[in-house]
Amino acid sequence: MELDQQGSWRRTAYAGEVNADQEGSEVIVFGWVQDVRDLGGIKFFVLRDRSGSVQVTLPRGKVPEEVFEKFDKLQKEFVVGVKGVVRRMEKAPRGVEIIPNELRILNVTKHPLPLDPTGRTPADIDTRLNARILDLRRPESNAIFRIAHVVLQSIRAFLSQKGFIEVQTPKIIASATEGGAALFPIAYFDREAFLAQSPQLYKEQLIAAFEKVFEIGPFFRAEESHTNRHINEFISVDIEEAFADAKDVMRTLEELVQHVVKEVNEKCKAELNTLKQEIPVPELPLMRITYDEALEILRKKGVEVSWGEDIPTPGLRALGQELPGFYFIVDWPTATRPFYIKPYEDRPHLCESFDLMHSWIELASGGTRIHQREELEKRLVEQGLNPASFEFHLKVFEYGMPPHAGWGLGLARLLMAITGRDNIREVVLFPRDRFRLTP
Ligand code: AMO
Repeated sequence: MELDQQGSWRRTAYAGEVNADQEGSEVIVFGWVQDVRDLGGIKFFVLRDRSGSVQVTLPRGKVPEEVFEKFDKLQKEFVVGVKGVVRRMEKAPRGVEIIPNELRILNVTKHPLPLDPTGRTPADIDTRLNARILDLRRPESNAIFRIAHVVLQSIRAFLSQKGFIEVQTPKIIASATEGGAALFPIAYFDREAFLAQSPQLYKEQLIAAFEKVFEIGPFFRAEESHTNRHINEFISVDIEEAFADAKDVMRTLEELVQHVVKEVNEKCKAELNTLKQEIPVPELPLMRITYDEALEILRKKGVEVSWGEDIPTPGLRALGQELPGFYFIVDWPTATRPFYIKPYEDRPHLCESFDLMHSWIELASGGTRIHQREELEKRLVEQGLNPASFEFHLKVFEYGMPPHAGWGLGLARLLMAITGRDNIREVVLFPRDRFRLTP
């Protein structure tokens, strides 16, 4: 089919914003054909753009013949431009329609399409992810990523206002930070290197120069487990702060979460509505339970976790039944945590660490760090790691390393909580998991 050019046409109105008060005015709208209806005497189509949709109606005798001819070629998701006049029309959605004087077909689609972007024909998550761009035209999927945008903006604003500066750490690294098993090796010229699992070592080093830093960036973990809350590439929001301990950065974290939820409630009413989701602003301080208390709650519910183990998924689920909102689990056994977390001086089997939870899902973890080289070396050896591979990092601890603390927050996990989705793939544009490398 011969296509039209956009040429000098520029949008003068968004489809979702065209309203009956504009009756009689001429507008240019661009977008996608959502629906085409030919009821004999009357033909119309629904044009959708990023703002919503509007009906374009072709009453016979009132629109030029070329427009009629072009209408007959329209199929779903064609890209079109319309120049026309706004008319009040009770029977049309939102009480308004556009009567076109000119219709430009800017691109066509290949049918059958793998997915119905109106969402009227439900599709499973794999079909949706395979045709992600069509899926992102669905109101629900679209709403999630508009919320994600507001979440990111409000995180940046909050942390900047608190005096943190945004940094970027390398994603190609020489040694593990969170344990060796989940590393992705890559060929780095004639050497082996790895994709970063977290900015941990670099963010700690950077506070010895900047004191307060944050990073929002992609990190990579070769976790084999195929679950609804793990992906192999995820965005982590990390902070690190000098002259602070776990308690200080927990306050920053809960205030951040409260701020983000407030902003989303204020700025994303329509999106939350589309998702049929309500997310109450959490009251501070959030509840803090110790690891021991968590095990006690579980024991009462008939779930046994032996002391010193990470809480397994069924345990987390049981905990989530008791604690449906945001809360912290603090004081974890030292053995369950990475080498850089500081054990308590008076009870070294426990460490100054925490997880931020939402129901049964872990959103963030963090803690006070070890800031003395010898102690850090000792912990590396205890965890079966080789201090020699960390020399570049350990050296920095000889340059004047202040006491410090920080956390890492999984952006997608936070989005799951805010948007009420139970599969992480819903809130990641192009998720990477064990089986998915495209699109
Ligand atoms: P941790 O390993 O707990 O801590 O990771 C921090 C947070 O990152 C998110 N996350 C993931 N999200 C999706 N898929 C994954 N595979 C995945 N792995 C982690 C989670 C998790 O809570 N360096 C420490 C943080 C710190 O102490 O500052 C760390 O990486 O939401």
